[in-house]
Amino acid sequence: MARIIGKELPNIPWQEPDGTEKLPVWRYQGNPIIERFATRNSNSIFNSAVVPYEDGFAGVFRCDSKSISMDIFTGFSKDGIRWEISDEPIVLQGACPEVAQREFRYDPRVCFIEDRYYVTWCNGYSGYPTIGLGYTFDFKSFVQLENAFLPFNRNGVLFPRKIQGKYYMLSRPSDNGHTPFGDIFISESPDLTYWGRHRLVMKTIKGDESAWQSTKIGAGSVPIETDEGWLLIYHGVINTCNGFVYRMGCALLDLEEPWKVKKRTKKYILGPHELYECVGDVPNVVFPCAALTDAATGRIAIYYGCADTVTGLAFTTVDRLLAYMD
Ligand code: BMA
Repeated sequence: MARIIGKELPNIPWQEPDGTEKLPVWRYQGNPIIERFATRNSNSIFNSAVVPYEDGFAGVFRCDSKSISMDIFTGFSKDGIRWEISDEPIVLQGACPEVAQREFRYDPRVCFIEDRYYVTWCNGYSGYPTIGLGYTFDFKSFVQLENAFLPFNRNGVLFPRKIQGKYYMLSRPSDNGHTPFGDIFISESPDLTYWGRHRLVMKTIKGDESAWQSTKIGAGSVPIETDEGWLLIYHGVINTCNGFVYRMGCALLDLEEPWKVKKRTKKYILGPHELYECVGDVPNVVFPCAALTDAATGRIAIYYGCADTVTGLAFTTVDRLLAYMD
């Protein structure tokens, strides 16, 4: 039995599997949990991040508007399933005016470190995507820091604690379009401003050994600390004659040297099979951005974007994921 190192979360949203599941991850039966028109102006709400907060949950949500501008919005929930999402985007304060100038913001992740909730997102800077970074204590006021990296970069995901005194962030260097390549890298920082000692963590797998992750991969949820290593849930992409297909996999990274991969799934753990994952603004996408965990039971609840349109919830356990890795 692997052990999650972290807090207990007795109110984690949860549904037992019904016994017919063919994959280690099973869906919430009420999916999608957030509809595309859940806020006044939204065209779609997906690729979003949630954390335990006070006696319930809070999150940062990607809502694309009906003019298709991409921005990030707060949301609150008592049970992690029914969400109240703000009609107005997050206002970020504190950054130097050049960095603060909003162009586009999407695919947020939220990571609690020490005393506050850090938010990372894909941030438009001078027309280029890079990793935006900010923090909040209360999901009401947000402070923006310097962008973490040079463009072009996406899928910036922080580790939830310092490792040997340093902050770590995963990311996926990319291009200015719908990137047809991409591997996961890690960077180190003493202060969340200056990032360096960049290392490769893992690459796509070419050929037919694990073709679902042959075009690009990107970190998904904040890595989950276990006694066997950091459990990372990520997305993998294959290019088909009908475009990209996004699936979910997981890997186990070394606790002290997290650029070392101990195990990784050859088979995907969830793929776009349900109608709301196969049909939407971008078909055939499941895109994980957050996971809640309960250290007492090993339960994991994954929040993921479905077809770039709605938000889904799925469940697994640390033991199922570890047993599924090669
Ligand atoms: C990626 C990102 C994600 C999106 C995915 C599928 O490049 O833009 O936000 O979910 O493509 O369209």
